[in-house]
Amino acid sequence: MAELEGFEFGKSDFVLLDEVTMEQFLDNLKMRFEKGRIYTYIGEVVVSVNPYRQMDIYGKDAIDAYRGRELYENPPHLYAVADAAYKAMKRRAKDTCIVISGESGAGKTEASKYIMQYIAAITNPSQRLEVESVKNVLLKSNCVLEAFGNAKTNRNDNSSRFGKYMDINFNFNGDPTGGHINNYLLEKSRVVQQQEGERNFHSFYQASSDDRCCHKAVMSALKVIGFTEAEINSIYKILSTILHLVSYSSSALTVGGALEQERQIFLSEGDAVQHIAELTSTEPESVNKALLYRTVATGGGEVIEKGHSEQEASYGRDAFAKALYERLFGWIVGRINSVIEVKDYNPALHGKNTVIGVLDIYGFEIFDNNSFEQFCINYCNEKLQQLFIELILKQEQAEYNREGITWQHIDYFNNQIIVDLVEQPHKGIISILDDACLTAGKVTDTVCLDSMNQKLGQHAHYTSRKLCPTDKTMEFNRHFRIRHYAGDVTYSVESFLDKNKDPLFQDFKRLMFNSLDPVLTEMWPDGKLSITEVTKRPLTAATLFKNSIIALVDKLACKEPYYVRCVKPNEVKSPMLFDEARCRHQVAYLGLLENVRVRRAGFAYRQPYERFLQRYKMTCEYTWPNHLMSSDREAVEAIVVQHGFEGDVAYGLTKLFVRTPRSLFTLEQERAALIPILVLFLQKVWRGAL
Ligand code: AOV
Ligand code: MG
Repeated sequence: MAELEGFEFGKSDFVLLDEVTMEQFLDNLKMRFEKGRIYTYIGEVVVSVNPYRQMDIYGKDAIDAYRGRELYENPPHLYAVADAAYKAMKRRAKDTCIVISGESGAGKTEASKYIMQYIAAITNPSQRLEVESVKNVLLKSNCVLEAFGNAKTNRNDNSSRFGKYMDINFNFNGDPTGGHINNYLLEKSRVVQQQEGERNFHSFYQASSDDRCCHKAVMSALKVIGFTEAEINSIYKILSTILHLVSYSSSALTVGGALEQERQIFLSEGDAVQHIAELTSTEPESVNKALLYRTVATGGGEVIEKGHSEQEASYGRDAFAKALYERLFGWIVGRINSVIEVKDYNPALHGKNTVIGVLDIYGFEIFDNNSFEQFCINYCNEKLQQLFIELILKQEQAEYNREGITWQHIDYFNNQIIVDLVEQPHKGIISILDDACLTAGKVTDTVCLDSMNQKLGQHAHYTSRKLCPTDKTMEFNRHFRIRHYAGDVTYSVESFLDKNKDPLFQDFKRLMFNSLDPVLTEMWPDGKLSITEVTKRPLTAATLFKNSIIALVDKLACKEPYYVRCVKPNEVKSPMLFDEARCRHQVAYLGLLENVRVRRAGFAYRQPYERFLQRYKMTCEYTWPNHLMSSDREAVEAIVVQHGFEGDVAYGLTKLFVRTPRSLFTLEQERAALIPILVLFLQKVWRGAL
């Protein structure tokens, strides 16, 4: 529990609410937000409200105030949680992780940056060079990944369009020795198409003249990380290639008319092809060929070249542009990983290597038009919510068991049913999509929707217009809706199959593999295969994503978790407005009330005997300044008895559990009243007046 700041800022820990009701929760959250207190605890969970303004609560002085302190010693802060995760990792050699969740624009990415900065600031006090360089790369990687993986959306000007999980490795001294970044499903469709009011990835504007200042920062970060001049050159050439491809989507290839004529236009106009060839160190003829033909193996094993229809050509080009960007991004992440990867670590020599993981992933989103990408992003948020439920319940239960205290069950809304709706083998949406993708012949999005309607019609969290003909907010043959834990989302099934299958003609892969630019060759190793060697059907995008998210959840589940739950106060990015309805909705779906209830299930507060004694011994004549009892536990009992709240506590093996916050208030108030008297007393002692 946080140190009591006094009630003028509201309650610093929601477990201290008089009653756990939505009204009280919101009142407290609002009051704190309005008074500039953006962080509040639920036990060890931080609830954060996006302030939408620069706050004077970060930086060196604040870091010093939180370094090595206990949670309750300072006002709630991300730093305190970062410190708790770090301490647990260092003291108990435990792998820990910090999971940051909340909807799009709630402040996850900013929080993850403050946490990283804190960890960087408190480690390596002896300033060893190799540790400093690891820290530097870890910090700089943020700038690069944001430039290439973030974009302006209608919900957030700097929205993460990929999921990021970063492991930081520590040696026995608690200094960072390296790290590893996992990235999840980049929203590559943005490269060729954006919703109205949105932008492409930041990197494209930085390469042009729109964003020179960010461009400088990214360049400098790339250099610090260790990208060579040649590599940086290749990166920007790939960006230009994509721009050429995309801008030609509406001219050369879609001029209309006979295909032969188009090919001629493309060849004679030549500009795009010429530029692309130059930028990718390939031959213009090969570029042209890859854009307009595909190589196919016939049943008899014969290899022929087949001209694209107009539609196929423009489809192929878009897929190529998207794949170029996706591979570029993956390559950048891989390159950063190769620099920060822990090398030559010998546990016998250096002690156990421990890890803190930081997860910052795209938040739950609802747009006017929701497609395959939103489906994946929202599924991922379902999984994380499920993990939160499991871990928070599990942790509490384990703690009570360990301490020998009876546990009282609290009901949660369990979203496992929605997770199953999406991922269950043979029955779930992903499985139905995959079946449709694997079926030979023309299965359209609409046919796939029919199949979903048939198989999922009975599911409480699934509906579509066909199943609910009166619901005019959905269209026939186009929409389905999932009742997510965080709200209803209507998805347009259009291009679901395509995005799931995610095909790319082998010709593009071969073109890139054969480039004279070694960076491109490295990015496209599968271009080595000839058409007759490509036989295996690759896994679909949704299945790949599902597998990676399941692996992520497994990774998180075996670490000691710390949680930051971010709340977005309003839809208009205002630092003043606390939109009660929006906040109420988030508090509800994040399960924050239940979190408080679980935390208070029986006992709102627990503290190791030793620490409890340190803090409150001045309030009891038998324990001040030192006790003569045989154990700290007995001394704590003396304090409890003196204040008359024996009925309000339980004694665990190592900790005291306090049932209602009121007892603690009494102690805190008494302590606060005693401190000035004690200070006076001590001053007199020092001056020799006593
Ligand atoms: P997100 O990561 O949760 O959204 P961000 O961390 O990008 O959200 O926050 C959105 C914007 O809110 C930032 O660009 C800042 O302008 C502002 N903001 C957030 N936290 C703070 C803070 N602590 N202090 C000052 N301003 C803040 V998404 O990636 O869209 O799910 O996908
Ligand atoms: Mg983000």
